[in-house]
Amino acid sequence: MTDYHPMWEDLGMDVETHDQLCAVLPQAFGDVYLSQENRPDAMAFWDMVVGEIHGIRPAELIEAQKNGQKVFGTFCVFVPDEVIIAANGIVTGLCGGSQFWVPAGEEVLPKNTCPLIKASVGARLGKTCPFFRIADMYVGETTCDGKKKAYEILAEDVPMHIMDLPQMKRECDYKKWEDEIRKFIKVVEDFTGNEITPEKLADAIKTVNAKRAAMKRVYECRKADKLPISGKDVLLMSQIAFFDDPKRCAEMCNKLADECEQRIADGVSVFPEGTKRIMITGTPMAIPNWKLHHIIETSGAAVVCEECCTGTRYFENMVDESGTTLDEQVTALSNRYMCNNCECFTPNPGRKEDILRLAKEYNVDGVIDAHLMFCNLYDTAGRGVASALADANIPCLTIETDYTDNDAEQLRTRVQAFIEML
Ligand code: BJ8
Repeated sequence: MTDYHPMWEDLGMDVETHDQLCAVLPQAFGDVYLSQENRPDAMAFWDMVVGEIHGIRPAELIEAQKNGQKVFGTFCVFVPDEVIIAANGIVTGLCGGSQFWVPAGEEVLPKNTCPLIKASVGARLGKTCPFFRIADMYVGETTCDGKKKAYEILAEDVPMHIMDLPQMKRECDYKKWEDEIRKFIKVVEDFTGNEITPEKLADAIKTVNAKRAAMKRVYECRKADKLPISGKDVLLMSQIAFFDDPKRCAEMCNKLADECEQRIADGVSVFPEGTKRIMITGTPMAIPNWKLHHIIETSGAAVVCEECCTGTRYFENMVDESGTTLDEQVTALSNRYMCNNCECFTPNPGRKEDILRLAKEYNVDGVIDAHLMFCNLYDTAGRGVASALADANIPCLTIETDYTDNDAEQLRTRVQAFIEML
């Protein structure tokens, strides 16, 4: 295994503290992932990536920077990757999914902030994540209040652009998002020194659509009666998709889909017949947050779908590829991104419709509505989600949790009781 310490030191990281994270991750990954039986062979790629999560991809990004490319760090699926790619830039996700980073975040943020935000800020300020050190520019967005204010702290020492996301879905809001995308195009052009032409944007749209289509193929396989892959493995695929090169991501996801489709044809399943099928809905699960999936899948059920931003909201809906002018392409981008039914919108009936639609498509026995502690948006929306599911006679369990293991046993008891009653 390559020693990445010199690279981390060059990046100005707190290498000693970071070593503590490196020491625990393999054990956690081994317990959660490598303990699974009969995994698809194609998962070897993602195992390898996680094995050197702060090494392989950061090294690639640094190499690209040496060749003049700029790296943009993002925190939300509303930021259109296509614009960055069209300017020969690289996108990397920056959301923190580990409790390891939370204490450093709590030094500057109120404790009653959601763990995703605390971990993201902590990873930056604690200098313990290479991706936060590498990104030349951060791109924020006005989604929840916690993130909006956290961006002010992050902007103190990194160039930051914030996209003003509308909070409603009227026609004027679609137009407003178009304007924001136009402004973003200008910012990215200025920052990279590369003009975004309709040809380059068309290519980028195709690239990101291809990645979405590949991820969708894997998800489609989870609709089968005999599940060819665990929910945990698909979650890992989605989490890494935020960091990887989009073309390689599509290639690897397609390879995984090939294998899963073959498994379905051969009747190979990773779960015994009759295993209860669970859909998770709620807030995103940034790597290495595998907590709830692990509890569910070691309690006798299978996760077959995630209605969240590390799930269907990341790849559903394609950008229309027919536009040939920048204006047409910007409209197509706005139309696609505004389909996302994040709870930052009000009113937001679309998410409940998505949940009911997906519950049917994936033939689920029950839904677990899981949100991160102190996420006011998803917490408040939980009432409406529960009642929409009750009206449709779909059992629902609402969970609020964080990145610690403090509630793991209590959660396991609740999840097991829920599964037993399905
Ligand atoms: S599109 S879900 S990625 S905003 S969990 S930080 S909302 S307090 S992550 Fe999100 Fe974009 Fe929406 Fe998706 Fe705030 Fe809630 Fe924390 Fe959240």
